[in-house]
Order: sequence, then C-alpha cells, then structure tokens
Amino acid sequence: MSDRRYITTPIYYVNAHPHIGHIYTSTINDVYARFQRSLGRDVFYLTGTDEHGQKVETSARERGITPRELADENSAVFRSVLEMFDISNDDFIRTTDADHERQVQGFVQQLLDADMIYLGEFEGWYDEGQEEYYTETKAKDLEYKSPVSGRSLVRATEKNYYFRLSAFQEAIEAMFRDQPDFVRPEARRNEMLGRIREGLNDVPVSRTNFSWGIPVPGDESHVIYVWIDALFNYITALGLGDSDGDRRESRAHWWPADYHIVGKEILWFHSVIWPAVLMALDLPLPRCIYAHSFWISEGQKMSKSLGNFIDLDTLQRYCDSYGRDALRWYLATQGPLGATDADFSAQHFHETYTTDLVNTLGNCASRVSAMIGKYCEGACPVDSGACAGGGVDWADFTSGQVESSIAAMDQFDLAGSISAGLAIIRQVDAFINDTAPFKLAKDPDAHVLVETILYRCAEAIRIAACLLEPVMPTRMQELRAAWNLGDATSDLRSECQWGRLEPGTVIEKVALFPRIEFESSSD
Ligand code: ME8
Repeated sequence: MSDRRYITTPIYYVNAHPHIGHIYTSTINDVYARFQRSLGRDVFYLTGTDEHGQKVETSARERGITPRELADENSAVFRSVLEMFDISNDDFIRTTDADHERQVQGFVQQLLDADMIYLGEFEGWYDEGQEEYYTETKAKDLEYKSPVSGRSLVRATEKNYYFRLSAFQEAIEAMFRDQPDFVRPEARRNEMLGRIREGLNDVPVSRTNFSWGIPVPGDESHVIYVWIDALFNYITALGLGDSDGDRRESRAHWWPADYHIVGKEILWFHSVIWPAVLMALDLPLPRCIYAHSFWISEGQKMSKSLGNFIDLDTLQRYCDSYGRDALRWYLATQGPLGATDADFSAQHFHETYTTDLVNTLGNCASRVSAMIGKYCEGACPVDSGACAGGGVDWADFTSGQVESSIAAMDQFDLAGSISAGLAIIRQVDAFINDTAPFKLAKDPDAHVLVETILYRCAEAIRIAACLLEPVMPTRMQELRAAWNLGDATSDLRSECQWGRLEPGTVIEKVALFPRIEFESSSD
C-alpha cells in the first residue's frame, strides 16, 4: 500500500434527516482517517450530500419551497452534524455544486460518445419510492412489493438513456475473481457474485418524469438518474472530470479510492454499476468496497412508529450523559462492520461504557496517576531497570500491540485495532496486581522498584492512549494534557516507541470516564 489513503462515505440523501446510520458510517470513516493521519499518511476523507431526484422535488413541493431550498436546508443539517460528532472530513461535496454538475455532464457526454450510453426503450418492474427498477427474478423474490415501502411495484415503460452494463459481464466477473478483496465482507461479495451470475442487464440512467436533476447533455428533456449522478461524486470531488484546474492538480492523485464505505443496501450500485462505469471511462477501480450491515435498535428494525428510532436527539442525549467519545467508542467497537446487524440497546451501551471505559481504561489511568502522585510526588519516575517481576517484556509487548493495531486498521478492522490498545491497558492492570506497588510502597527499601513499576505502567498507558486517540480524540487529548505529553506528532510508530516518556514529566491525576448510573430512559 502506498502512503496515501482516500476514503469515502455514501453521500447522504437530503430528503431525510441524519440518524444513527449516517453518524455510524461517518464515525467509522473518521476513526480510520484519524488513525491513518497519525501514521503520517496523506489522507483524503470525503463525505457530502446527494441532492437531486424525484423524492427531493416532491418533498419540496409538499412544503411549498424549491428543491434547491430544501437541499440547502438539509445539507446544512448534515454538515453541522459532522461537527457535533467530531468528524474530520477533508471535504463535503454537494451534488448541486456547479463543479460536480459540470463534470457529471462531461462524463456522460464521454459515455454517449463511446456508445456506452444509448437511447432505448425499456419495460420493467419499478419501485416508485426508491426510483429503482428490478429484474423479473428480483421482483418475483420480492413478491412484486417494494422492499423498503412495501408498496406494489408497478410495470413501467420508459424511453430512456441506458448504460451498457451487459457489455461488462465478463470484465466484472474477472475483476471479482482477480481482486478477491474488492468487496468485503466475504458474505456480501458472494451475494453480489450470485447476482452478477444471473446476468447483467443494461441500466436506465435518465429520467423524464421530473426535472430536479442534471440534464443529459444535448437532450434537456431527460435528467441524469440520481444514482449515476451520485456515484460520480467520488471522482468529481477530485476534479477527475476536468482536464486541468486547481482541483484536479491538487487532488487527482488520490484516485483510486482505498475504501468506499457503504451500507449493505447500496452495495450493488457500488460494486457492480460503479466499476463498470469506471471501466467504460477507462479509469482505475477503487481498491475495496466495504459494505457494513445495519444498526437495529433494542432488537428490532428502527422505526418511528415503534418508538425505537435513533435520531439525532437520541444520540445527543447519549453524548450529554456519557460524552461524545463514549458514543464513538460504542459505534466503533460494537458496530455492524461484519455481515450481521448490530443491536443498539441502552443497556448494552451502558455495559460497554462501564466495562471498557470506566473499569478498564479510566480506572487504570487514574490508579497509575494517583500512585505517581502519592509515591513519586506527581512526577514521572525513572525506570532503573530493576527486575520488577510480572514477566512482561514491555518494549516487546507494546510494539507487538502497536503493529497489530496498525495492521487491523489497514484492513478496516476497527474493533481489532482498538482491542490491541485495550490489551495494553489490561496488561497494565495484571502487572499492577502481580507486582502490587501499593504494598511495596510501604517498604522504603523498595522505592526504586516502585518507581520502575510505575514508570512502566505510565509508559504503557501513554502508548495505548496514542492508539486510542483516533477513536476518542477528546478524552485522549485530556490525558495528554494532564500528563504533559505534548501534541501528537503524526508519526505513530516512533511516538509509540518504548521509553519516550521523560522522567520528571508532571503527571496529574485524571478522571477520564465518570461512573454513571444506568437510567433506562436514556434510550
Ligand atoms: O443511500 N445502520 O443515502 P442515504 C447503519 N444517497 N448504517 C445505516 C443505516 C443503519 N440502520 N441506515 C443508513 C443513500 N445507514 C444514497 C447514497 S452514494 C453514491 C449515494 C447509512 O442517506 C449507510 O452508510 O439513504 C447507508 O449506506 C447510508 O446511511 C444511506 O444513506
């Protein structure tokens, strides 16, 4: 892998309000992006809003405002939410940006010129709510009902522009074969492969029944299908549709993306249609489409009518009670990154917070800083090399954890990467129990030994904190400040080298994660 990373979230529809799903995808990308930056890698993290399409036009009409006004309003909500959850995206693209619209038209023109897009007629099963056509097989599987709204699919005929997806049958199959990690996790890849083997049909890429979209170049009676418009965001944000210009010059080198992180419901568009479009344009393909599963809530699919919908207000209440970093921790360690859905429950949230953050990380840091206060006058002691027992080669152990944390994060295994940091803390706890510095402290002759033990504890915690800073930036910076560790250096490996903690550094007592009583009403 090179030293640059380009990572994206889906661009979110402005016809709905942000909820846990959006916050989740944005947060896991953020943890990855911060971690990669901490290694000194050149990261570009893109997110944004998807603003065209029939649903936006209809909702705007219902509210008596223009689609543009609706898009401006809701895009601003999505943008403000990023600050609320400490998301460090490098850009925020809107599909109504003139730069995006111009480039999309350019790409579509290129596809028309190459006869990869043609004007044709189509009849099929159409989901009006989702603005999506289904094949006969899929429609039958769905019992001719929308999987989202439950409303009947309708038989629709349209004169449309089509993308020649069928021409890419072999190329897509070959790409899945040659790049086994193109779609992750594996179970999702197999689903896609199964569907690909049923045969790829050409897909309509324009609409005529509404006008809120980017016109097809040369035929203003059609607008470009919102999905095609939206997928292009990943390259228009880098200026790939321009032959020159500042944006292209400064950003084009990030393509191809390392990870398009998406929810499982939009994987087909990303893993089949998008690569075929890129092949038709002769552009390199992304390295991996990672499709996470869904959050359900209190054991059931989230729904407003069940009262278990996790919207922004609910998330804000969790932040108010437990702190924003605790929410980030829960999302990153307990989220549905694999092929199964994850359950967000108030009880599970509370238990995770108490076990990992209060009893483990918080308790360990406060215990060690309190002992340094009591036995070493609050200054980092010296490791005299005394044989402190406990049987741990700390330099070796911590560098092993650092490497496994980095390797897991490279694979987008957030829970694995974080658990390597937490393993260091658990080792410190075990070491304190084995060596009992609080008992040794009663014996004046053992002072050098106590100092050695406490140096090792503090140094190990410092290293763990470096690994955990991407997931909990605020709390770990609080620890940095209290222990006078200075700012992060963007060279994680050297920062995590054993022995960098300077004896004499003032170590203040910290209380990072207060114990909280469980209130079931916090859901
Ligand atoms: O699909 N659990 O936008 P969207 C986890 N505009 N993640 C969830 C979730 C849940 N219950 N619900 C939603 C669109 N998500 C298109 C994308 S990209 C070129 C165009 C997350 O606003 C997940 O990442 O409906 C999902 O893919 C995304 O929100 C859908 O956002």
